[in-house]
Amino acid sequence: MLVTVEDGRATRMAGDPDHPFTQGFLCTKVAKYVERTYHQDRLLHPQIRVGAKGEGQFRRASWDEALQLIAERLQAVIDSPHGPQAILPYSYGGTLGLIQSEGMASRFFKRIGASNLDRTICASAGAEAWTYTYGLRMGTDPEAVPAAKLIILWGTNTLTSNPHLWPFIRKAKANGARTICIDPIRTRTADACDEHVAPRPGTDAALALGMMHVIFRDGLEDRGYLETMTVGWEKLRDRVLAEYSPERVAAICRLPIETIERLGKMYGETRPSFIRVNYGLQRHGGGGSAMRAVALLPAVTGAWEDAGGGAQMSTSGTFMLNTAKLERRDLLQPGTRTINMSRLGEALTETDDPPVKAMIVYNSNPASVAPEREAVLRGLRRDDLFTVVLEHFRTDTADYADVLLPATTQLEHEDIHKAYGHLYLMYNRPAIEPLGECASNTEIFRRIAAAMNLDHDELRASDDQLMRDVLIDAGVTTPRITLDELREVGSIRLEVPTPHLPYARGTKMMTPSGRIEIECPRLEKLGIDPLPLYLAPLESEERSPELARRYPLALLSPPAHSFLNSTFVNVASLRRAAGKPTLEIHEDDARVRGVHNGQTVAIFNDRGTFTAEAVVTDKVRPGVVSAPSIWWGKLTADNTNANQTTSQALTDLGGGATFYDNRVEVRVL
Ligand SMILES: Nc1nc2c(c(=O)[nH]1)N[C@H]1C(S)=C(S)[C@@H](COP(=O)(O)OP(=O)(O)OC[C@H]3O[C@@H](n4cnc5c(=O)[nH]c(N)nc54)[C@H](O)[C@@H]3O)O[C@H]1N2
Ligand SMILES: Nc1nc2c(c(=O)[nH]1)N[C@H]1C(S)=C(S)[C@@H](COP(=O)(O)OP(=O)(O)OC[C@H]3O[C@@H](n4cnc5c(=O)[nH]c(N)nc54)[C@H](O)[C@@H]3O)O[C@H]1N2
Ligand SMILES: [Mo]
Repeated sequence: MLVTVEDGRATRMAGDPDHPFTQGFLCTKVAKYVERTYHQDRLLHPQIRVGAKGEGQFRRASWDEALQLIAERLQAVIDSPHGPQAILPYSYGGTLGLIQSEGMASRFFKRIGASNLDRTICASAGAEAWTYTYGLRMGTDPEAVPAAKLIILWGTNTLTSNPHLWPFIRKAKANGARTICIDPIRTRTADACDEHVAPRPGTDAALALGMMHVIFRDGLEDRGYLETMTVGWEKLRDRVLAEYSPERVAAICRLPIETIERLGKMYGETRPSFIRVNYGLQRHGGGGSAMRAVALLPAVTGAWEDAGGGAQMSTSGTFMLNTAKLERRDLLQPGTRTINMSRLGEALTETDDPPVKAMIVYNSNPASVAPEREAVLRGLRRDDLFTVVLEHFRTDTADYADVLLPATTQLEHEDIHKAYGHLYLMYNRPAIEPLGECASNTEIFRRIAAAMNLDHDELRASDDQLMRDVLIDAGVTTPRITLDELREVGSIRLEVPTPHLPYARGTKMMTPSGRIEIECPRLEKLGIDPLPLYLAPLESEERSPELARRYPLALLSPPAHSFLNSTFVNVASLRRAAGKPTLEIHEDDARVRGVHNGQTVAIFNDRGTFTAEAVVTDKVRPGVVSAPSIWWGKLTADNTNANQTTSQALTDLGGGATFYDNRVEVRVL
């Protein structure tokens, strides 16, 4: 990104036209980052709560007063019979910068012996599935995608959530590639593809295994690749031939048999083939298994051999950085408990071994984004919970803080970024001075540590030192580059061939067998089927028939085009673009409920209720409704959002959140 600064003020932000991946444009939201940075509601000073929790009444405080209060309250928890594990860090993706995310924070929490947070809210099911199968999370080099002849966008809304991949897809289209989008919703991405396939949500494993049935049945697999690069492929073949016939898969996915046959044949016969598989399909009870099944398609056809072929979930495993040193993982005390962030409601209202007595939130807005919102808010409301929030704005979560600390934005602090969709390591140069009294996360944790008289070298390390720590001894794919060089060049491609073929024949996999583990003994040890399989959604007719009768609609709540999770919801231009909270519902489902376009409807289940304006549309298939998200409750008419209804249940692999495995009913208000 390029930032124009005039008289110390940022005036313009744009993509860097010379960057091979960004190519001069920004996504809809980040294009408004300057507006967001200078927003009239930016938090510029520390604040201490004066009203009831959730009311949002604060008074201005000095840094000294705020830090003193935090130090006293945390020390009191540490000294109490509950001990330091009653302190919980809560953070996720506010910034993805390496040092401003967990750099100093992790050192601090490990040093005081706080509970560990398992960061599962986004990608852990897919991450674990990929790691068990392929070892490292690597994928197709996006810059090679123009060579692909078949592109499948699977469980991803590329034009909304990953627009920088699109120019490469457009080039492939111009070269004659066929594009297919697999998504229960006809998104803008689906509209831009040659074909849209809309399976019942949570059934992608069956679809992928059905395609493999066709491929093996018709002899379209790449035997040479399977024999040299994988283990367990014969068992996979036997399973898909016996259990995943196109007829059975069609019934599971509610798709025509012909679609399964055609997709299988096309995928088996076309090379190079590229699958962009992303996170939509893993936010279901069987999401890990689904990711494993889809991820194995290019192993069956040998598509990994081709430039522009293969699959990409994430390229993050290509970045060999020294995060262990940055985060000082060696300081973690053995036996420290781990709390799963996707079950925050439970952690704050039920866990008592010890209970959570203090929580420090940074880079996250759990009161909007965490599942089962009612439980989360009940927890945040507890008078005996001491909550500190590091933020840019008074979010839903900030309203529950005891102490609110003003954090810097990416324009105001220094950092290093890796990526999960491309292969460049990037430097984040501060463009402007911190606004008001804002401080970076690293600086805030240094200050809290000092206020607690923690006198350890690693808690005093400067940002410069933290960045050097993460680069020092970085692994093979990360260029042996110094921080000074990175500051100079801004962005540098990893030391991998162009194009990068991460799993081409001859590569040794970072799995115990050194091969792609189609059959994975480590999964068997966990009591999970060692071969890929279809697991029905937790809230489906198959798994919960009674629940499915009472709540006949499957609710998806994927990102709205103008929001980044719950970030940017308070930016006027983007909120105008988003309009108001809506519920997309198929005409058949609307008619039987007497729902008309534009009416306000309540969407509910046993966990809670939210309201939205009905949009009757054929973009969703019958039985599926969609609520573009993630709204701030406080900016809606009745202080609710889609997470009132989502569940704290976890995925089969990785303990991930199951946002899209969620049954509801809808009625006119
Ligand atoms: N504009 C915008 N961009 C974003 C974000 C944002 O909030 N806004 N968030 C960022 C983050 S943190 C992430 S993790 C990524 C997420 O971006 P993606 O990986 O694209 O994931 P989602 O947006 O959750 O879901 C993508 C699509 O999957 C579909 N889907 C839901 N269930 C299923 C299913 O069972 N099968 C299939 N095949 N499809 C299904 C949804 O309808 C949705 O259109 O985007 C990033 N980019
Ligand atoms: N229903 C539903 N729920 C979902 C999802 C969904 O698709 N549907 N998506 C899920 C996914 S994929 C994810 S990743 C999570 C995301 O959940 P979060 O990681 O909580 O993401 P955001 O909602 O963007 O909130 C990030 C907050 O961090 C703040 N922030 C940004 N930069 C900094 C910084 O440098 N310092 C500090 N202190 N704060 C900063 C921002 O102001 C913002 O309020 O939500 C999940 N929740
Ligand atoms: Mo995410």
